[in-house]
Amino acid sequence: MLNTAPTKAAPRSIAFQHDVMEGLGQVPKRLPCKYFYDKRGSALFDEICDLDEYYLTRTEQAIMNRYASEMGTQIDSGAMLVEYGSGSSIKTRILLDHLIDPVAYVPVDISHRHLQRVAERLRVDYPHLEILPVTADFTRPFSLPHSREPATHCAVYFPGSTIGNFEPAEAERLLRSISERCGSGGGLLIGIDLVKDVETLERAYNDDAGVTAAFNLNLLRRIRDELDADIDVQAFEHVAFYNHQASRIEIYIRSLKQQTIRIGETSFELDAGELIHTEYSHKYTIEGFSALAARAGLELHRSWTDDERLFAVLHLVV
Ligand code: AVJ
Repeated sequence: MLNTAPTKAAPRSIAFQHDVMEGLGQVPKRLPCKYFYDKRGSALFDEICDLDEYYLTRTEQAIMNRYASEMGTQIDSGAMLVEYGSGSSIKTRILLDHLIDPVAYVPVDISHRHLQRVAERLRVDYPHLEILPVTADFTRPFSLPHSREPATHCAVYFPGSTIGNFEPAEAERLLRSISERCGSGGGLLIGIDLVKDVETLERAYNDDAGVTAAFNLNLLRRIRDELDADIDVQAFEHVAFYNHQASRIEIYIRSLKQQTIRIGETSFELDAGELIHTEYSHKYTIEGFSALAARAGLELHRSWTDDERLFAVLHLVV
């Protein structure tokens, strides 16, 4: 039958296939990091967050524990709290405990099933708060749901240094779309990873247990399984290093031999040692990030960091 509405899952897997084919066709080859987060990838990321080497999550969590009551009072009552890339919503709980009369919590994430499970647990733990999960790729336009009690403005929560995944021009575009979404009285609470010594940075992305490697290489397994591709996942390895000039960790998948990836009718040739780029993780100073945000219409209002200044949480207002 013609003109049948596609199922809910179809457009997402079509986008995945499209982006993979396009990325592998480029020189140099690349794969978008947003596709790390299938069920296994999300579980591996949660494991990364518990690693000794990965200081980011526990440091941000400590900042939240210490300052959440102060943060809560910066966010005006009547806000719809919208979280970009909510994952397991662990840090959000601390914030939710300190918000003044929020109208709803809207976790936005690309991983549909993980999001549904997390939302169910939140409904149990926060019975008086409306939980309205949205499955979406927040880099593309998406609309917010209507809450029972109308919101006067939006408070966007964007923790985890996820903004670091975007190149500065993309980050600026995303921040602008957030500032436009917030409305007057609204704002953005964002976590950023700070510039620091190379050893600490590189260790965080090359852990001894190899969890980050498994997380990175899971992208190839996902392509193999979901796109029915012919890929020898064993013949690749994880690579991560700090690029000083660009202030970012760069993550790649390296081909260990000359080989071919086949997806349907299309073949992609790889040389021995060839790199497929999978992720950037930009590191900022508070001043540098504030300047970027200012270009997107957001003004620094407050910032909180840990004693070692490893990580920062910034409140920016429209
Ligand atoms: C989820 C984007 C914050 O950049 O540190 C962790 C993802 N990649 N280890 C990061 C990641 C490899 C992470 N972010």
